[in-house]
Amino acid sequence: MGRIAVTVVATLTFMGLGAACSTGSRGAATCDSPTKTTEVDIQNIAFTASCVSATANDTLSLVNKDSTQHTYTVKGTSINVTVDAGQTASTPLTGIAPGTYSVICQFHPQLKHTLQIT
Ligand SMILES: [Cu+2]
Repeated sequence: MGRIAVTVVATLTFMGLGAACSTGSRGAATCDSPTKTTEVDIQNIAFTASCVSATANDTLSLVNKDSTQHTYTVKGTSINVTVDAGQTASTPLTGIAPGTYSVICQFHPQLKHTLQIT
């Protein structure tokens, strides 16, 4: 019946942690190594990958693996796609200028990622 007292001394140090993201011209985080893909999964209120690289000739597949509705809303563009729970939607990137864009879900502000158009 012994108890082990664990004392955790949390010492936060930020030294040595390089900045993983910087801010691009459109206010979106840029990524050092974006994932080149045309499929974006949404699961557990998170986008995979966190940074996607695609071209304006691509069509993104948006796979919602959650049991709630999400949107794929690319700030600064007309892309605003609703993806129902458990469904897949697609959106062409036609006409999107090369750049770095911030993507959010209108219903879940914490659900966001970065889209790079090359
Ligand atoms: Cu959502």
